[in-house]
Formats: sequence, structure tokens, C-alpha cells
Amino acid sequence: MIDELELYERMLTVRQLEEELQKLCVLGEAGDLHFNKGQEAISVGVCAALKPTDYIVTHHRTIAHAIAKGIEVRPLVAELLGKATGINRGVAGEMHFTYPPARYMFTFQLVGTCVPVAAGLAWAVKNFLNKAEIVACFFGDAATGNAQTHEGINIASVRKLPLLLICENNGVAGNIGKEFYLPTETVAERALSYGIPARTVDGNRLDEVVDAAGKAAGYVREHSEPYLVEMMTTRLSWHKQGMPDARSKEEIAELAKRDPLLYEEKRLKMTEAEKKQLVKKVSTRIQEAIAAGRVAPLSTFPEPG
Ligand SMILES: Cc1ncc(C[n+]2csc(CCOP(=O)(O)OP(=O)(O)O)c2C)c(N)n1
Repeated sequence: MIDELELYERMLTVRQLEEELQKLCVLGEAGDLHFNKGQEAISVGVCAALKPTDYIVTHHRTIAHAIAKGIEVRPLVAELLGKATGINRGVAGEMHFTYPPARYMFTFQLVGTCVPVAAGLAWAVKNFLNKAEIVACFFGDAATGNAQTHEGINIASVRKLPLLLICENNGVAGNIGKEFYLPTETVAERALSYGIPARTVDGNRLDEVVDAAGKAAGYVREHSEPYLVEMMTTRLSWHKQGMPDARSKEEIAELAKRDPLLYEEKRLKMTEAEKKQLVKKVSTRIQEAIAAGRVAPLSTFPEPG
């Protein structure tokens, strides 16, 4: 049974953590990170619909997926600050980290690359490990214009691999609009050409995400075949820190009306007092993690040889 309040808390953790990390980027204590603001319901909802033993592979907006898959805030922050106490001893950074104990397997800087690697992992899980687990791969809508995404989906379909494809469709690639990279109205309709099922849902509604991801994951597990779920969403942050948004303030304010946190607060009929209490609880955890990360020793590369 999924605890809805706990899922809301995870979304809130991502939102608040990213806000605090952004301050550290400005101070020069963290690099120019990619944030997930406005898209939190997807990572949190999909991971909640998976089994803890299922694997995930993600693209470059990695922080939300890490929290969603259960990685602790403290070692995650340490990693992002390049500290030895980080999940990868501080040498991986935001777009290359991995945490197999949580089945958070790979993250990718190169757009589209996550898809063929996720297909390879699904192949290994099915044929080598002989397990009933599935692999979920998160990628953006612009990644579908990349050849590697095509190869990955193609081979996953031909080899009947247990791969759940989650397209986070925010309608932009950096500061470029979708008319420059997406030739169809939806990403889901392109799945037809790979002979795999697909559907489009509202990625800003946690309940819809959990339901769609749960059904799709069930299909993938039962049939050992890929399934694509396109989740329509809103990027409310800049593409990355240090790269101001080309969209107007008015445009972003319009998108913010679909804020997944607001939707969930309304749906759960949360009172101001309840929200305040949760914000305080989450904020304390984050502040403790940041304080610990700041004083932790810097990462060191192992000596060669
Ligand atoms: C192969 C490749 N080309 C270009 C880039 C530069 N780049 C980084 S993120 C990005 C936009 C990707 O858009 P999308 O896949 O829709 O994900 P979003 O950033 O919107 O979450 C681009 C073009 C890259 N990292 N890799």
C-alpha cells in the first residue's frame, strides 16, 4: 500500500533540496546543477509504482530520481559537493553517479544514451540473472530525436526486454522549443513504429503517474516487453543553473499553475498547519545534510597503479 503523504514528502524533499542546492551553486560550492522543479511527480510516482528490487537508469536531471529511489539526502548532498562521504566518494557528480544498493544504476550526461544502456541492463536482467525484475528508464522528449534512443527502443522491442520507458515531456530542450526536435504531436505515437504499447498521461498529477506507471510496469513484468509512458510535465526551473531561461516570466507563471506539489496539496486536502509541519521536518533534514556535507573532506582520486 502506497502512503500518499510519504510520496508528497518525497516530492517536497526534492523541491526543497534543489532550492538549497541552488544557493550552493551560486556560492560556488556546487557545480551548475540540472534541477527538476515542476517534474517531481514523475520520478516519485514511477519509483513508488516499481518494486524496490527493480532497476532505474536516468538522464541528466538526476537528483529527483535519486531521492525517489530511496537514496539518503546526506550522502547525496555530499556527492554533489564533491566530498569523500558522497555516494560515489564525491568523484561522480550529478550526471555520472550510481548507487546499486538502491538499484539506481546509471545516470547520463549525453542525451539519449541512457536508453540503449537501460536496454542492455534489461537484457542482462532477463537473460543472465534470470530475474523477474524490470528496468525503468527516464529520458526527456528531446532525447527521442537522438539516434541512441531509437537504437535502444528498437533492440528492446526486437529482443522483448523488460524495459519501462518513461518520457518526461516538458516540451523544451534547454532553451529550444519542441517544434525544433519533435516531428509528431506526441512521443507516444512514435512507439507504434517500434511495435510497442504506449500512452500519454499528465505527469504533474501524482495519482495519475502512479496508476499509469503501475499498470505499465505490470505489463512489462508479465509480458517481458517494453512499454512507453509519455508523461506531460512542466520544467519550472532553468534548464540548468547558470543558463537563464529564454521563456518569459509570464510563461513560466502560467506553467506554474500546474505545479505538481500544489495539485497534491489540494488532492490530499492538506491544511496550512500540516504543510508547515512537513516543510519544517524536511527542511531540518536537508539543513543537517548540507551542514555535514560542507565540513566533510574533499574527494580524492585513488593513486594510479
Ligand atoms: C548528445 C547530446 N547532445 C546535446 C547535449 C546538450 N544538452 C544537454 S541537456 C539537453 C536538452 C535535453 O532535452 P530533453 O532530453 O528533452 O531533457 P530535458 O533537459 O528537457 O529534461 C541538451 C541538448 C548533450 N548533453 N548530449
